[in-house]
Amino acid sequence: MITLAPGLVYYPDYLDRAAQGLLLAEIRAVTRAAPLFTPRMPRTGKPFSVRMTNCGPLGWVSDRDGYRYQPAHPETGEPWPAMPEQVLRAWEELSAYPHPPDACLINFYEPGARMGMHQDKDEEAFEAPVVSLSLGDTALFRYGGLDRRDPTRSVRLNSGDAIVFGGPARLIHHGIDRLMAGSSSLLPGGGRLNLTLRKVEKPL
Ligand code: MD3
Ligand code: FE
Repeated sequence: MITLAPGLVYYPDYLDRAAQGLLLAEIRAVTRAAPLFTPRMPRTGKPFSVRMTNCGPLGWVSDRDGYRYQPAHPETGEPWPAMPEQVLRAWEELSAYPHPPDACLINFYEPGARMGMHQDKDEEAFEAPVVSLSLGDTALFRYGGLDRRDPTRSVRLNSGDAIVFGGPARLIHHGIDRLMAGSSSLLPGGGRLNLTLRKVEKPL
């Protein structure tokens, strides 16, 4: 593990190739039950270039009405599928947090997709970290500080890498600038999957 900043810990090659294949199979099962959807910007309705789905009790969605967590898929109306075993295991190993996650957002980047700089602040439990797992093509990940104007650094997130944002890093600005096409053979059509494991609600 490598500490990149206070609260920001990077685990290169956290999952070996076999574990990546097993996690990919679990995510495919999730996307069969809860198909990827195209989120839209609040107010404008402009589509994201990233498609998304979720597993676990709550899922993050974005549409003209705003950003929020909700218990059902926005298109099928079905509850989100359960979190796969490997996802829960990664949270137990990496989060150092005493409660299970209640949301796992799955982002799918096709070649050319990106995610603008933002903060994750739709959760109630900022004392819990966010754990990210990357699969497929390498992404150029950028992070800054608590102020939007703070200087930024970039890290390449490769297939199998994990990164944890807790404590003073929980509310930093971050985004995905671009993918490195052809950098991984895990996804047959190319592209990248990112899972973010979160505790959304305050624990009892
Ligand atoms: C820093 N996802 O879903 S993962 C997101 O690769 C998101 O799909 C990116 O940003 C992706 O919100 C980046 C790394 C990450 C995830 C959550 C964070 C960085 C974070 C939460 C707080 C601070
Ligand atoms: Fe984010």
